Amino acid sequence: MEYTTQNVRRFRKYPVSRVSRAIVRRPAPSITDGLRTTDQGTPDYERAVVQHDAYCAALERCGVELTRLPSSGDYPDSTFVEDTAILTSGCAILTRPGAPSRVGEVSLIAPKLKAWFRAVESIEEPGRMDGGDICEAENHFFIGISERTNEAGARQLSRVLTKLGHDSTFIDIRASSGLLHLKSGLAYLGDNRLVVTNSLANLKEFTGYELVHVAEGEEYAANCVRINNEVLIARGFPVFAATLASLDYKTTELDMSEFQKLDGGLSCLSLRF
Ligand code: CIR
Repeated sequence: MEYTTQNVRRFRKYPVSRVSRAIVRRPAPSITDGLRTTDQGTPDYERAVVQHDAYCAALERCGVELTRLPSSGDYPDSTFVEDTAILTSGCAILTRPGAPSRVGEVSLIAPKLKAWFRAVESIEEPGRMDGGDICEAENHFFIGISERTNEAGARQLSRVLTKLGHDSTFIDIRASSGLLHLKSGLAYLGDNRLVVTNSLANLKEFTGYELVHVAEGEEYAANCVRINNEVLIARGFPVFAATLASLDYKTTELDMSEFQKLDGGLSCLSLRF
């Protein structure tokens, strides 16, 4: 289908939830020891701080009020705060990250979430879950089963979501090579649109959504974040940037090179609500 301004506007019948606040954590010098699935070089700490500052500034430009947490040297991956919780209207669900070195990040952030959310639930043993495996699309949640999130964790989350009036489906990504988390290859843009990499494009779970495909070689770009009237995208993926422009989205491109070395994307750097 050809996207004209007219039919794009027609698709905009599903308003995206407003993001008012976000929690971020400054990278620590120990980010150089962060987990990685492939060797793309060691992240440069100073450059990571500059990129993180630009990310925070972009969120603020989009009207988001930030809670900035100090760096935590004990946890090299702790700047990827998204993995520690799932946030829904009125409830925070604390995760149990799938990587042993990251489990302690949850108790570090829990007091902040308890201050913001009246209801706080937790994923319990034997459940494991990284927030990067959870993709919220309005009232529906796609829950990835991955090397980090197991079925026990997925079932626990699904039960909590049901109580809160949301529904969910599970997507097993263990056979999709190159995806650490579900959101490494999937994003919800609002407007009933999902951004997908080719490895996820044919799933029946996405029936009824309009799919925005990410070109081969640009898979990292799939992890984009819709914030109010803008979409934050990673810099260096021209085909994807052009696709979003053709769909009439206002985008901000951010340099993510240092986080990409650790399999981290734009969504991982904040908890948004
Ligand atoms: C990790 O392996 O846990 C970190 N190096 C990257 C986490 C990325 N988080 C995310 O996609 N939500």
